[in-house]
Amino acid sequence: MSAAEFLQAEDAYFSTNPPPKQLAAHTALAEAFITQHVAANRRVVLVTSGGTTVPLEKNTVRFIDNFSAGTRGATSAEYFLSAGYAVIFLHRQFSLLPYSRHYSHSTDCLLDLLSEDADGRVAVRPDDSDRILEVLRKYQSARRNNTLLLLPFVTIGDYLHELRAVARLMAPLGSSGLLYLAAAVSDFFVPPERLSEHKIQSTNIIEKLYPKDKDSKTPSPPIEDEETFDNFDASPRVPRSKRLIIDLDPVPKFLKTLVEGWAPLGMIVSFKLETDPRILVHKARYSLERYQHHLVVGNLLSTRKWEVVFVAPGREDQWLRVPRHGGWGDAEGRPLRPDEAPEGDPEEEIEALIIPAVAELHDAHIAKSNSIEKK
Ligand code: 9Z3
Repeated sequence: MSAAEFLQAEDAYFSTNPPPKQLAAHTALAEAFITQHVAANRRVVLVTSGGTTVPLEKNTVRFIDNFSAGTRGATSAEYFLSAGYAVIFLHRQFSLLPYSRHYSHSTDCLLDLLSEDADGRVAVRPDDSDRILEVLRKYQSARRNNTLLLLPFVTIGDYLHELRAVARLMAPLGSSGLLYLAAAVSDFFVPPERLSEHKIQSTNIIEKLYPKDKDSKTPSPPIEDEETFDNFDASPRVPRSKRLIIDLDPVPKFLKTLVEGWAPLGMIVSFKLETDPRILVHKARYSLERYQHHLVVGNLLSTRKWEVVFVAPGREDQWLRVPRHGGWGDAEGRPLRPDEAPEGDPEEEIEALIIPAVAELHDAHIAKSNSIEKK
């Protein structure tokens, strides 16, 4: 695809897929946030996190979703904050958030950590106090210094509009801007021209009872012909015309546009998710060559908390791994097979290894672009 064709595809997508209602408000918040931290000489990272939905109706009752709870993004954001970055956290609404992730959802429910004293006052149970205090201090520091900006999205369309807006705001930061794209982005969607306005019906009985005028209050004599279908008819032999067939278009790959147009000097890190270990590194390398960005972090669905691979231009692939029982043995240098995935969660978070390694590459990226500028 030529540069002109990319621009055309971008225009076509963004002019036909409506922006989220909060886009202008989010853009203003992000702009003020970036200005504040640039003035304080602080690096800014955009972290994307969680899954994007694909609505099947404009008035959305049903949508396609994916598995991501936003663990990678929320955990990474905490380590970026600890490393001194200001973080714009573009996340799926209600997915895990930095700090509160430790006590939300079903693991470590906050209520289980509280108790009532003799005077009816609520207190943290003494055994849990130290670990809560550690998280609380970091959370309060981020609040006090305004180093964490939370921007929620829901659909794939919202996500792409928000990503473009924030990436463009980061362009003036040059090489000190970092984009860390951990959100699980849908590859397929229903384009607006094929999106049903209202809830998709499992019966056309209304049209059959009120064939002339849907607003009429008096039903016509029902027409029960071959075209009538309702949801009592669910045998495997139902004709195709009575099934719901979802026809999805590919989501345009905007990583190229991001790299070339939206934030051309920033460092861009994307994630590649696969389930088949045999293709992970090839797909990561292919993505890097295709989009010409700076780092692809490859991970497998089943082992993503235990190991990731860094694929970057001009470097050997580098596996990062957190310790597991029995060590890594022969597995050194090759990804775990899905059936070798350890049970439960690792004791050490792999983001504790990922973020310092990304920050080091970011240092090198800045140094390289400074030396090019001087020449
Ligand atoms: C990832 O690969 C993330 O690491 C996970 C994190 C989604 C696996 P969890 O939320 O999972 O911690 O449970 N994200 C990126 C996957 C993706 O959609 N990549 C796209 C692509 O490769 C866009 S850059 O085309």
